[in-house]
Amino acid sequence: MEINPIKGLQGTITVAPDKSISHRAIMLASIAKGKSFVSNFLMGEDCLSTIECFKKLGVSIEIKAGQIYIDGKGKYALKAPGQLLYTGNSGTTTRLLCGLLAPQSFSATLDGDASIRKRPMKRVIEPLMKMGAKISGTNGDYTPITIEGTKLKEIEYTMPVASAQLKSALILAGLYVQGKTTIIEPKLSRNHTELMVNGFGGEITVENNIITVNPGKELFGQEIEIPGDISSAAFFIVAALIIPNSEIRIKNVGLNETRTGIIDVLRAMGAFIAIENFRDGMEPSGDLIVKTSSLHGVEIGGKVIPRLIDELPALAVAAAFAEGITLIKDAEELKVKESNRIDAMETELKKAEVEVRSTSDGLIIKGGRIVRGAEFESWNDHRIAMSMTVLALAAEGTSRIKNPQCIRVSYPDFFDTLHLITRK
Ligand code: SPQ
Repeated sequence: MEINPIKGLQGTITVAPDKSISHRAIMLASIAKGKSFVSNFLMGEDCLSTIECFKKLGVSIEIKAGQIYIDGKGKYALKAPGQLLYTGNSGTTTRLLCGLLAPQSFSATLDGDASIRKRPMKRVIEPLMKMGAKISGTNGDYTPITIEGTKLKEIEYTMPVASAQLKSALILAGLYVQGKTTIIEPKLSRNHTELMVNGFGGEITVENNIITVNPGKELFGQEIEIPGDISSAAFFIVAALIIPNSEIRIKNVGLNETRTGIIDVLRAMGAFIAIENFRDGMEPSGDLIVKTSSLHGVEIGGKVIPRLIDELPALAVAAAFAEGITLIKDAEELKVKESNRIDAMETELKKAEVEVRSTSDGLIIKGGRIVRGAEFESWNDHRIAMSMTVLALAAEGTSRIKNPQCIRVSYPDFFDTLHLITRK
């Protein structure tokens, strides 16, 4: 795909529905009793993989006019799939399913695409085995893995990494044990599972970084409306900040505090980002107004990292256009995403002649010089493809993005939305 620099972004958009919340809505509705209805569900490939897996597990799920209807039959109604559960490119589907399948009364095998086969599963398998899970694989830490459902017992577990997927897998498993499961997070990660379990009638209590799952309660079907994904909005936020003459409104973006690190960091870099029409609720949301701004480098590390982990590639692009040095640290988790996002961003930013150096846990970017268009690889990673597209829109000269189709996993309409507000 060829991309030329543009004169500005102007107008009002909505962005793709939240991917994390979409996955969880299917999973919890599938084990709840009664009908659930999900509106503004993300029809990206990752979430469609989740739907396919649950259909194979015997759940009745219908997609009508972009809305999802799920007829849940309760916690113990999932059925043996009788075939492989294919999770595509989705880490969330793979890891959360490990937790949910471990306490069932049947066996199932999980596998995904080439990228999933490189993503570590031991972080989930180890604590689940402490709970008594029977999990085996032919590939060590990686998929394919087979989970032989069995009765589990509660544990108290201190997580070695801040990972919402690990936390959520343990929460889902914890819904099936007799006693209370306690999970201690090193840093606060996204809390959509905790909020949604409680929204379905479950009982999870959270005190600082300690999450306690009380398994006694039945879950009941719900109506869920999913807000826009701040991780998808991030590309438009950064684009509007670095492309001159831009002013955009992004409507109905999810503003759960465990996800808004990007707003905090960009504001610290000098960004104009205002919030209007804030709606409080289980998952708060609001409109974001973003205007072109002069940015300066900052240090990004510590407890903000899990609150913006998926936005770091987009933030690295912002850093390339910001005066001075941006240091991204404590972000080694970037190495085990759909690609090694530290290597990917270092390599691609260098092609644009940005001064950048990778470290063991992040990147050092010296910004504010001329950024040049080039031929960029997407690394088969949606977030790298969208980040380099944003860079290309603000760079000097023509760029090419190879394999932009990978964007479909989280944002099938990305380029349509971009065209809506592009001023050439
Ligand atoms: O689902 P997947 O492939 O892991 O997606 C990513 C992404 O960029 O879309 C990560 F590559 O998001 C994860 C995120 O990084 C989604 C997620 C969730 O929904 O629970 C949590 C984060 O991962 P982790 O490993 O920190 O738990």
